[in-house]
Amino acid sequence: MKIVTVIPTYNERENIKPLIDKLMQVFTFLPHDLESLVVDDNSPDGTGGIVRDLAGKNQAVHLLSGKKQGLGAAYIRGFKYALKNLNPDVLVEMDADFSHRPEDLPRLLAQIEKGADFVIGSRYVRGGKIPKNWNFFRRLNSRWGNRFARYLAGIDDVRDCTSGFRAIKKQVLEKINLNKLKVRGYSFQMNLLYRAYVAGAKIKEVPIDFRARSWGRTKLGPGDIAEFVWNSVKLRFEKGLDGLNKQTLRSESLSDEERVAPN
Ligand SMILES: Nc1nc2c(ncn2[C@@H]2O[C@H](COP(=O)(O)OP(=O)(O)OP(=O)(O)O)[C@@H](O)[C@H]2O)c(=O)[nH]1
Ligand SMILES: [Mg+2]
Repeated sequence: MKIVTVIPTYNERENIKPLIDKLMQVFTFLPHDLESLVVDDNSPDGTGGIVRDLAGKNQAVHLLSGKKQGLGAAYIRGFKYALKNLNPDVLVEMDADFSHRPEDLPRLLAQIEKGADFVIGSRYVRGGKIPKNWNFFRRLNSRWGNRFARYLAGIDDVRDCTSGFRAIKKQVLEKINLNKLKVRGYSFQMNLLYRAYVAGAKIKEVPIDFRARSWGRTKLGPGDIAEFVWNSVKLRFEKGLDGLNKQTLRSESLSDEERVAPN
């Protein structure tokens, strides 16, 4: 399979080259082709320049630059570009800050090979981990944010709706109207998952060891939380309008045993 990792960056100068190198190293042991597309929003710290240099030396590295419009807009731009120009079988979402370990990616891809369409690297299934040094507020925000979103959107059976580590078959993204997902922060992840669910994608979660970023600063703030809450409410409404109900959604989802892949 041809795998394209779509990596959004904003001020990830110290992380991006080591990440791309590590991905290439991991893929030397896999029967897949890897290309990496970095979607950089003209980072003031020069991340784009570093990627441009890498892309000049390595045809499997690509840079897509643009103005800063948030994480969701960056992913939409990246997905559209990759689908049009890079001929992927599978697109991978991952952060640039090593929170998502390249070493975990083969287990996500293994589930695609077993027939899943949309695989989530999940912090909240058995075996999944969040950083030990996350403070109380961050834990609360992440865990209860997920519960809240699951409840409102009716995606009861997916434990980690906001994870940004995913492997997605290109057919799923081709079915979704990406322009409809225009949201800024991590509610993009929720929206994309919801659309994939409604489009009938076979969704699977595998446990990951989510690490705290070791270099750089977080870009997501209180505005993203507000957007997330508002967005979850909107999804609930929309589902009503679509005539979907929880039963329909549940029937496509997985049992607990199916959801958790062996380590
Ligand atoms: N292109 C682009 N990338 C972004 C933007 N905001 C965040 N990112 C990238 O998206 C990924 C996730 O953002 P983070 O800042 O790590 O968010 P987080 O993981 O919730 O916060 P941390 O605890 O700091 O890791 C990183 O690779 C960021 O560089 C943006 O507006 N545009
Ligand atoms: Mg991060």
